[in-house]
Amino acid sequence: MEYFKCPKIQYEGADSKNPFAFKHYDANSLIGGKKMKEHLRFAAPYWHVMRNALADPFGEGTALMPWDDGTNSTENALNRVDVFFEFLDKMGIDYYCWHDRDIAPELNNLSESNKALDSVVAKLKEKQKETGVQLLWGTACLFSHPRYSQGGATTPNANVYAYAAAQVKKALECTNELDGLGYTFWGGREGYATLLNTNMKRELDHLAQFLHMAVDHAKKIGFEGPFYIEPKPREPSTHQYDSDSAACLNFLREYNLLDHFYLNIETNHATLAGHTMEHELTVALNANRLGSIDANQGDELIGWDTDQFPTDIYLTTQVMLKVLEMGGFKTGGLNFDAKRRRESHDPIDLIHAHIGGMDAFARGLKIAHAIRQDGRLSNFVKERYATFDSGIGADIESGKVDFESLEKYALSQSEPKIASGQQEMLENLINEYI
Ligand code: XUL
Ligand code: CO
Repeated sequence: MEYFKCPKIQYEGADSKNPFAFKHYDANSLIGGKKMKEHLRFAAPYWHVMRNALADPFGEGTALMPWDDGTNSTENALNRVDVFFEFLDKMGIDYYCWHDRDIAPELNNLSESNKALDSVVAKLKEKQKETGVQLLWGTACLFSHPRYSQGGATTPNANVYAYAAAQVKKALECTNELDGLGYTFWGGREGYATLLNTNMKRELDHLAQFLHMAVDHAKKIGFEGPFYIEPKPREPSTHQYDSDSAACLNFLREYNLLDHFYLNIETNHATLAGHTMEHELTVALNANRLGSIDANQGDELIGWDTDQFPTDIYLTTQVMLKVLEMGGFKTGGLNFDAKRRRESHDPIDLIHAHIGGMDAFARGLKIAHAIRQDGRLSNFVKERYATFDSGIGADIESGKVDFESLEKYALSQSEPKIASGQQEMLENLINEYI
């Protein structure tokens, strides 16, 4: 049965008017000696592609899913796997990501749910083998079920904590079984609704202990991929502990976890934190902890996580400048944690949405590469700090100075002359390429 009524999406070039073709993403073409698909490492999220009914806070789901029989059964879950792989094949997407509860149903108790998971994982494994598709990362859903309403690893209830640990243990084992390249923690409920009822210190200690147990278990089962933390400031909680890149890095350092964790940065989460994506990526990169990216974008007028497909070329350019600066992804990739608008209810809209996101990132890649080749931008930044390359500046950077020697130097000099920051000139330079 074919559910996505379109041919396999191919590259036709910028002049093509075919809505079922890439205009910019040419998987095997080389940019700076490396294939586009290796630079971009696109991944599809199981939760949005297969499970998002497109409900919003004011209305039920609209998405048409002719493959889905509407039951919470393992059989239905197994059927979805074929549809998902049809989708990946049509799109030419090589990686995917899941939550345990996206791929398999939560049943009457933990052991039944685990059994369902095992059957679906066995089928996913077959499909991966058949197609060469790889699991970019797995994760456990510790935010949907009512038991997690007050947190998973930060719950005030020890029995819930144990349940959450059991669920992560299983999800990690399934990720390992599928040769997953990484494992993600996004703590939607790992925060608080009000500090009136919250012992923040105790919750953070519990969370750190939870993550240490995950690291220990990974060692035990031979899972080598990195762990990722995905920052987000709020929604659904009022405050989420892993609120932004800086907060995550501080938490990981404080609790001695930094060796095992990288960050998975999502654009719409950066925006909710009051930062740009560029800022969040830069903070992670400076700590050598940029691991993977959830590629989406928010809406300028709506104040929540709208998870839209990335279409903004300025944004994709900024993202790819950072990815190239870091020397490319290692285990990570660009996971489209994005959903269609509620009005776009046809299965075919999933195809259009991903074509748009992939082309937008292909353009971002080409533009970022050209800007780096041109060199004017990086030269400008280098020049801007030139006073630190010799003389007193070099003494400062090598730690040879103290306040007394700097005072002596300042007293011997006339008023410093500073150069213009030239923001507008640099914005023009970027637009030359966009
Ligand atoms: C929620 C979100 C999650 C994570 C995985 O905002 O981004 O889907 O990516 O749990
Ligand atoms: Co995400």
